[in-house]
Amino acid sequence: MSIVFIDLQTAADQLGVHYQTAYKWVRSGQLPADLVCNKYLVDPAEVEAFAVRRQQPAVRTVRRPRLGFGNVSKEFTAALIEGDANRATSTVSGLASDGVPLTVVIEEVIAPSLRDIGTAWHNGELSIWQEHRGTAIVERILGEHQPNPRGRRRGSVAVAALEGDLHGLPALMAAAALREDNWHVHLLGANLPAAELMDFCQQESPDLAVVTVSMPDREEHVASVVAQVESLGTRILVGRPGGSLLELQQLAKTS
Ligand code: B12
Repeated sequence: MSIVFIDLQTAADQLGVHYQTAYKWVRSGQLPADLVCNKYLVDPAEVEAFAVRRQQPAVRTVRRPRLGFGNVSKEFTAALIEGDANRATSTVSGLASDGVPLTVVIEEVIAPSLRDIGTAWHNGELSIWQEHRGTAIVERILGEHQPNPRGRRRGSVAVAALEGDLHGLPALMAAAALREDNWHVHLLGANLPAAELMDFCQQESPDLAVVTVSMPDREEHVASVVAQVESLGTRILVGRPGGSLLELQQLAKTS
């Protein structure tokens, strides 16, 4: 059976990129193509294989900081407690410029730090305003470091914490991890009424919904929301305290 080659514009359309991007891939040898009468022709099987390769996560070796993530997290905690936004910001920017993915920075530095701050507040070692000020710094840092990776999005996802739960940070962290893994994220924030999540799912038909839960007394409500969202045919995942963002990325990809 003979192969019906397609032109480069068609290949670019199939890959969801501009012609120039596909052209660059051909020139760099990443996408095999033949130049026939001044026109690039591509085997559709090569386009398909290329699309699959692009979906696979690049193997990245994470350079661990010289001091180790544990010590960096302690440093970060101290900066948050002292309200030193510049020091906290430059810790994260430094890791980012060393090539550490934001998801890893959150898992290894920011989340442990917030857990320590929560424990210290619980034990009466920190005041509420110190915790609030540290939280505000983290919100600002995550806002400034939102990932915007190249390439086609895996799908769309709604992320929220449900009504009665004011902990918006885990949702913000989930949003960052999913964005970094090439999802189109609709962050719906904290304290979101269940009816609004349902409304969103009906109107926007996301491929996935993620809700984060920080308070154990919300579990019953969350279970009922999960059932309602699933009844619409929308897949839903629940993030709980101590849950891993790398696991979220894996679960989100598993259909
Ligand atoms: C900041 C904070 C607040 C802020 C939140 C602000 C904001 N914008 O988020 C404010 C001041 C509003 C707040 C309020 C309260 N808080 Co509070 N808070 C915290 C604190 C210090 C950090 C929260 C946070 O961001 N955690 C994020 C990370 C670090 O935690 P995580 O829960 O493990 O989340 C991970 C997973 O969810 C994962 N993930 C996300 N999505 C998904 C999805 C999947 C599928 C997977 C696998 C994983 C995943 O990502 C996250 C990072 O890895 C925690 C301490 C702590 N241990 O978390 C207390 C904490 C959660 N709060 C607590 C309490 C008690 C309260 C209040 C009741 C206090 C009060 N008396 O008013 C209120 C409750 C308000 C309400 N109705 O919700 C307790 C809860 C104890 C409990 N188990 O019941 C904690 C644990 C503090 C403590 N040690 O006692 N809080």
